[in-house]
Amino acid sequence: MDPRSRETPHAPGAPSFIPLTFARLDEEEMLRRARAFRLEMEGRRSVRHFASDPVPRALLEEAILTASTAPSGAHRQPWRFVAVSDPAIKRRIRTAAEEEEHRSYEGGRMSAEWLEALAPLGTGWEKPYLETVPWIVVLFEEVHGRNPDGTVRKNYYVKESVGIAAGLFVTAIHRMGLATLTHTPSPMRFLGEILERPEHERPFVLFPIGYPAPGAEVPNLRRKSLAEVALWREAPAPTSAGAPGGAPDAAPESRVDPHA
Ligand code: IYR
Repeated sequence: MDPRSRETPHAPGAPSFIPLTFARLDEEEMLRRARAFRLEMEGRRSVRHFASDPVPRALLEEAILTASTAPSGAHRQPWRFVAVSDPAIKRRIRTAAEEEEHRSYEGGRMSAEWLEALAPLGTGWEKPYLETVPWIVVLFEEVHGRNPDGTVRKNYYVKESVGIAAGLFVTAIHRMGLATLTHTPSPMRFLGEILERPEHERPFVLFPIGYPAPGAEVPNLRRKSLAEVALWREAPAPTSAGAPGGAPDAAPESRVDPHA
């Protein structure tokens, strides 16, 4: 970077830098935190049976702000969260979602292969939880923004950015002791109409949010092991002689991850 640009931080578009706040931890502490967080996330499940107990709006505000820390293309933060607790709007969303889902499940819009893939999840066109839950949050992607003069302001990597924000939102909801589901009643166009969003905001995913119903059940699923999802290409292990570099065919057992 041109060091002179640091001297004009207030010129439009010029970079403005501040020192990074970052504290290194010792490796033991890092591993302890990483494991504790992983175990916490292992307990996250997509929930489809909710209690109607109310949830304070302040909790949703925290989750939305956490989601909004997601990295995004050119830092455009191309997301909009619409949080609904109004029962009349929830009812309209349920009615419209079930209409679409009925066409998908019963009207031949989903292939036999797709229905077979979903069978273990026990899903169907009926979505009563859309009325039971205290909150529905609809996440919209902003296909583009608007400049103050009304002209189009481009966004970049919108799907990637909004996908990461959705992941952080799900994580925040789980971490605070609530349950949710990533629900995509397809096609989702009706959500923009019911929630009166402009054309350049497209529904990305819908999250019913609340406490699980007493006795709620979830499908008995297994998550992939580390070996199934990760590959490693590390430097060869040093030889017993301690020579740097090591043999190219060093014993693979020495690199097998104990958690695989
Ligand atoms: N949107 C439908 C169908 C559905 C699709 C997938 I892929 C899932 O993982 C789960 C459901 C529904 O919500 O039922």
